[in-house]
Amino acid sequence: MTNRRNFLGGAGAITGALAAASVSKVAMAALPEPVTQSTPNTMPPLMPSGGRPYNPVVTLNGWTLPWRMNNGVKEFHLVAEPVVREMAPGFKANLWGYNGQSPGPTIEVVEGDRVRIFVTNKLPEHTSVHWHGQRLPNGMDGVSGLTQPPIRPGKTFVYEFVARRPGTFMYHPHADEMTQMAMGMMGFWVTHPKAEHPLIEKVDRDFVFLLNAYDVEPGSATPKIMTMLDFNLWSWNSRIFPGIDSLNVRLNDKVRIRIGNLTMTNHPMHLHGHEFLVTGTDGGPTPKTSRQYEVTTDIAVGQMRQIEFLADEEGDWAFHCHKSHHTMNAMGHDVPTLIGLDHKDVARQITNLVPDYMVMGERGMADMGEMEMPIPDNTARMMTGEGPFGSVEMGGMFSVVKVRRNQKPGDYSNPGWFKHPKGTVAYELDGQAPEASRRREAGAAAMPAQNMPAKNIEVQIRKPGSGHTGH
Ligand SMILES: [Cu+2]
Repeated sequence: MTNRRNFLGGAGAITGALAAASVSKVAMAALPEPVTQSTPNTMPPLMPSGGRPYNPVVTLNGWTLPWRMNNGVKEFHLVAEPVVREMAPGFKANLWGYNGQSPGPTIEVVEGDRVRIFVTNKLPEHTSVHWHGQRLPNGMDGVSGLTQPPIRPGKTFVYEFVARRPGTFMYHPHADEMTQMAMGMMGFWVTHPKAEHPLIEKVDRDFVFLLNAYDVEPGSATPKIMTMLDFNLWSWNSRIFPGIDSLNVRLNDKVRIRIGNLTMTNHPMHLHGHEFLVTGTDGGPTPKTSRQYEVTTDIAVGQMRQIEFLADEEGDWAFHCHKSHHTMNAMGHDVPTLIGLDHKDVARQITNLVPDYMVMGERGMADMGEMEMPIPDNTARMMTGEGPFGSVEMGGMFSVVKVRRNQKPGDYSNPGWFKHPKGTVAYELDGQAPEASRRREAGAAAMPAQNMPAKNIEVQIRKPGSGHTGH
């Protein structure tokens, strides 16, 4: 890890405050030095350097924030600041985040830990941090104006609370949220159980990532912050496929994936080749009686979910949001459906006027993935995931769970594409295909159709001033 430093003692104790408070000059001298990360690569798990032991998580295309122990308190230092995030190779976005990246680093603690988080604001406007899902003193909840004054630019605030319950959490600003979350300010938080927990299994791999979304116009690099629903970049941890790393596991590993949704719509997350259990929700581990095997689970806005499965099928298994528009990049929505249209004549006429005019979409949109179109600089290509058999025709919220027999325990590196055993890949038929059965009837109805005579419906209009009140 770049710039990762060890925190070594020497800091004066800061007494536990009852509410998030501004730090005095004297205390500033004792601030933990902020650790920043310059690459968007998936960093290896950060083994705990002290305190109660736990099995650390791996943040997809992200990292875990180191902490220092100060008189029994785990101290972290978050710096809210503008960052340049490489969202996919060749495509960088001007975002806001924490400690050099968007999303910010994952914070990992153990149930019962007393945690002190210094938040320094290097943004051009005020901010705050809300610890989404945590039990904490009200004054530590991070709602600007409601539970604390905003953290002005240049100022540092201190949050301090005990991580009371184990589970999956997030953090994000609760000040000018629309702007700050549209710009990428968010992070993941995991509280590990302090002892064996009847509802929390031990797993071999524990992955985390946030669902987020941006609206960046082709050729530009800064998200539009007023967008409500029509985002064009659907991302995991501010990365879009093929920029999202694969989740690499060993055959028969027990795998946990924790996902938080900080977009403005729901995402049905779908795993191929395996069934999983939803073992945790916003409130922590789920009761065993509530668990059922699924291959898709919907994650609503503001929710956290953790899924678990036994990776007992070798291969490269797609893992993605099942909304098909969310596995596309740089989508424009004002495109008419042209499938089946023959518009050669129109195209010929337009080409006389505009020599570079290109017809898109008359055979579907798959051609877009293969076409080497000139696009503006710094633009996420529409679909470019390239697999061993050609274009995957996927982008956005898509990755691959790679299950391998000889992936070493603790090895998270990419093993490359799966080598399918002979005779186990769908193949092209040699020769004539047998006649396919086709249903030729127009369709049937459970009940005979009836022609309803049009009825005259009298519309009652209440005129203003007719004595009706109460609106
Ligand atoms: Cu989605």
